[in-house]
Amino acid sequence: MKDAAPRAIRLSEYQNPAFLVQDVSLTFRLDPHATRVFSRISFRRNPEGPGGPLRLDGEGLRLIRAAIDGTEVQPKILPAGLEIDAPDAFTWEAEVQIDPKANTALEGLYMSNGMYCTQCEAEGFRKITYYPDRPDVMAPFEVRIESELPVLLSNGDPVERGDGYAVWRDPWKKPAYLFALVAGDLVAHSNGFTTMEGREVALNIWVRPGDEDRCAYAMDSLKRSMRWDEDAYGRAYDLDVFNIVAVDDFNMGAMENKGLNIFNARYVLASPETATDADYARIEAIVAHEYFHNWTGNRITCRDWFQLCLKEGLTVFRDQTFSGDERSHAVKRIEDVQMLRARQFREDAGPLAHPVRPTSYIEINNFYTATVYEKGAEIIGMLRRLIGEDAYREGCDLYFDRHDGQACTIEDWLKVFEDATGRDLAQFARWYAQAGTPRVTAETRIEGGTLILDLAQSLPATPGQPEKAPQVIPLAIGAIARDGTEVLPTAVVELTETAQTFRFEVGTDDAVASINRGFSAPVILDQTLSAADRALLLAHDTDPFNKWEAGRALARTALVDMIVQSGAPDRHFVDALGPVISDNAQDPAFRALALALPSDDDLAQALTDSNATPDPDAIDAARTRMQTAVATAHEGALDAVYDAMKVSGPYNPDATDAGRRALRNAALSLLTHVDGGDRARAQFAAADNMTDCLAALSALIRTGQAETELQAFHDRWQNDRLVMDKWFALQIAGAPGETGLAVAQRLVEHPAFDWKNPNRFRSVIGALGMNHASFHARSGGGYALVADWLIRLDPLNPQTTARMTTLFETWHRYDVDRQDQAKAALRRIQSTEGLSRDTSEMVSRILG
Ligand code: 0A1
Ligand code: ZN
Repeated sequence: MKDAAPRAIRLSEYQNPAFLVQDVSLTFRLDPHATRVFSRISFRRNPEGPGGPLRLDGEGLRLIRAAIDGTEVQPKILPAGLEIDAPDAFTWEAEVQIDPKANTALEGLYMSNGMYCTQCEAEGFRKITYYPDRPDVMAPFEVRIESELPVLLSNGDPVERGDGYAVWRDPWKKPAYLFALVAGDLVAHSNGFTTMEGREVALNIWVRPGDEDRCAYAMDSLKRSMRWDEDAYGRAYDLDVFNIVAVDDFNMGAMENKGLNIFNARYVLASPETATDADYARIEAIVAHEYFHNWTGNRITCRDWFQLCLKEGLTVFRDQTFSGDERSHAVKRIEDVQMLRARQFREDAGPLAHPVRPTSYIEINNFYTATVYEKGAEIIGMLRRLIGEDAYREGCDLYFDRHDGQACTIEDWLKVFEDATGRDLAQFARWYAQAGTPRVTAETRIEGGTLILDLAQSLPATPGQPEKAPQVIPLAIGAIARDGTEVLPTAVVELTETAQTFRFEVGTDDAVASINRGFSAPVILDQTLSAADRALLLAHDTDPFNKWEAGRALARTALVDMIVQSGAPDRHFVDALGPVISDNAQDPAFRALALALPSDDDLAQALTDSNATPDPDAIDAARTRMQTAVATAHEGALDAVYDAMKVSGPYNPDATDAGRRALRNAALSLLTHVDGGDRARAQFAAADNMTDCLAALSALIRTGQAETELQAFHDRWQNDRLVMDKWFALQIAGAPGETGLAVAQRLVEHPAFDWKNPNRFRSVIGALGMNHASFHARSGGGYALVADWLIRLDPLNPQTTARMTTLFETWHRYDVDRQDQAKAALRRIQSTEGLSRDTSEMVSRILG
């Protein structure tokens, strides 16, 4: 609930903990409404701490009893904890009572479908018992769980199992945010793994009975992740058991609790009939991400929450590299950059822009952002490019050697690379401190066979940061001659000043520079290239990312021209797609990506960048017209690809088959603009896997003629929560023009709209936000509906509510009427009585 005056926490005010914890022993007597938690904690005063009394965090706890060294004490109860004078070394005991069943915020100990589970990151442990709930206090934990439920799990290895109880011990020191407990009627999908050190590890994925046959892919992903971390980083698993639990009600994707990862069920469960290729890829990535945290996050954690990117940026970078190794680096890079632009560039361009390492926050849960995660990962990628792969590995080895068992800062992270390479990383560190997406202007000319590259960088002002200093920007450069041959293989330049000139011998006067290959730096590149130059790169660039990027730029320019000048679809662009459709030498997955047009939100940003006001209807109409033009011009070729890419044999989620389905379905999506939906209807009827089924359904939804199929889908899947999430989301997010608003208005009345479940809430309210034309409908009805539901959800689940306010973060892009309506919706949320600190902070920042 709302604090009287929520206080900002500042990095500059960091203080060491006053007391350190040597050992923790917890007993849970589970009960839905009256769980008792008994804690026994040995504390000692930190010689490097500030002194003063013992202060423990605690929220929503009923204190039954407290004792110091066996003597009962009466601590002073504060609004968010307690305080008591204490000796330099002592044992603290407490008994508290909590109500997991009433915990709708899904933070701390809560119940989901009859099972108990926990979520403690960032500050949930204080809702379980009194504790110094901060990541730099690390301790081994022993946990006894008392309950009649058949499966009782906690961190570490099992110690004892008896009638109605289980005891677990985690020998590794950890902060409280990595604590976890699960109790329920669960079944395991089990397997095993032998580490490179010879440890036999029992692997279990715990799910509700009936779901055990949907765990094979997550298990396979886990085993591949374990091997990969050994090969790529020399890191082995360090307990005898690794447990994963799938939970239906979860605010985020998953959580890396030591030895007991807890997952949103949608990132564990998959079968060909219920999950798409994209679901399989996400499961693989998230399983890997959580597993990789065992070293980057758990063995070495963060000193304070400002350092969140220390574990998250690095772990995202690791999971991206893993997925690239397992699938295709080219395709993975394009997908990652698409996501980065859609979420992080968007964040950086608006009122929520913040540095990768923020310097102040009111509610830390609001800083699990694309900037911390995805831009944080980009920084690691740049670091590796700047120092080289061998030095990167050497620095990582040093990091693990030097800091194992510690809670660290970004300075500690950068120092290992300075020590490993002798390179000064002071300027590089600005990537962590300065918000905003750098703009790099590139002017190129060729004189006497020399390519001359004039580069300039600038960083826009962002909230609280009016002035910026130049950063180190590694740019991978190449060049392609007019005849299509590469005349400059990839070389990396380091742009360190505001403006710099670089020269390369290319041996011809007619070549086109290919800049920021592989998206070597997360910047916006301003490079004036003609449509013919871009078409040359699309046809011949040897760098797959820039090849795709050239097509994307052509599409964006063509669509912006159509929107601004009401022109016809550009023939150059339409023609340039011919070879993309038909060139069988190219990876189908790549061709599918190259065939997709920029999203509506992308185009809205592109229009904003060119000082135009985006009109959502015009954007939607232009995309449809362009798709129709492409389909009309290439109908024969698309039809041939549609047939040729058909996958035969049993469903396999691997990259090869998934790539073929992606290209086939990209063709289907275009063909549906010219065939009246015949192919899509046939595909929907025949589909034996969710990828093909959903692609067909989505193509039909775009035509506004999907009623029969939506009903059939509903009837078949109404008892499957994860599939029904798709049913809700697809028809709202994919509806043409503004029609998604009416669909959402209808579906909030649907009996299966279980709005207290975060996945379902996101699949309805979030999906409306994803439908650009509908959310920004001129009537203001989209903004109003989302605001109504955020106001309703906030008292129950502030964290999910606060995250979803970001749907409004682009309000400043639009015309005055829309701005007024969006602001009115935001003010209505802001003025809600008792609004949570989470949502209140977000709305104030968005309003600016
Ligand atoms: N650390 C997890 C994500 C996570 C973050 C915050 C949460 O609650 C506020 C929950 C989960 C990860 O990176 O996967
Ligand atoms: Zn993470």
